[in-house]
Amino acid sequence: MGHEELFEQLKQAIIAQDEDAVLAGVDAALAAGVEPKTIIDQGLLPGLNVIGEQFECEDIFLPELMQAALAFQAAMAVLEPKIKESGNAGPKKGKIVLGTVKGDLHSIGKNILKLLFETSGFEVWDLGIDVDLFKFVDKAKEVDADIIAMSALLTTTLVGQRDVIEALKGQGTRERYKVIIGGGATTQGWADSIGADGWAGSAYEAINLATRLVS
Ligand code: B12
Repeated sequence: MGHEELFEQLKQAIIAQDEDAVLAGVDAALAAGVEPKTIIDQGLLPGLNVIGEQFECEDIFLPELMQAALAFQAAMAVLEPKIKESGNAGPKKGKIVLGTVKGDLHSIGKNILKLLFETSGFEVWDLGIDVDLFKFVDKAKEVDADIIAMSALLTTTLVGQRDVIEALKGQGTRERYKVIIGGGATTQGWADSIGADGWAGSAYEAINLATRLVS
């Protein structure tokens, strides 16, 4: 089977919320020599995007959305160790405090970022999801972070990113850190409007952005 066909099968397996088919597709793609990062980008994420559209149009509902997310995470459990193996063991590039903002429980994008930040040589403190603004500020201070990275997927939780920047200003420590933001609900325009140091629309751009900011 060609790679394109394998990617299409994976995409359809995510759309069908079929964890067994997703795992079989991942195995087949690995056996065919496809890079784990390419499997995520070309197979799994396109499927998740369709799921998002179907949810928005009310073709599917929360249980199906959750099932698709679980199938995606099962695939990540297989791919993560393989991506880590190929990671950068050299000197650390910088320290990143990462999390999804208050009220927001989306973790998939954040977890991909964590994995790729680590494999490209950053030290990461992952605060998880639903992270209170002071947790970002306190952890950044505690570990003397270079970068604070915040994810937001909901239009209602975006403000959490602005709140962290305002809290840093309030404490007089805004200049100590580079603040970068991302996640489905964000745009470059939003990043500019809240005075963030950078925005990226994909994990790969995020790695380039972070590398640029610390060099
Ligand atoms: C999976 C999913 C879920 C899963 C999440 C599981 C999990 N553990 O993460 C579950 C089922 C729990 C869920 C719940 C909900 N969801 Co939801 N979900 C999605 C879905 C389908 C995919 C999100 C995702 O993981 N995408 C893949 C990742 C890789 O993309 P990403 O997060 O954007 O991250 C990439 C980039 O943005 C970037 N990036 C991300 N973060 C950062 C940070 C920095 C610093 C940088 C530089 C870059 C960066 O790099 C990442 C990797 O490439 C989206 C639709 C979509 N297409 O986004 C809806 C979506 C985000 N959900 C939505 C909604 C409405 C909800 C619920 C409110 C539903 C409900 N009625 O309960 C709840 C909210 C719960 C909460 N309080 O958070 C809406 C949001 C609408 C809006 N604009 O506000 C969306 C857009 C669906 C839709 N079209 O309606 N959801």
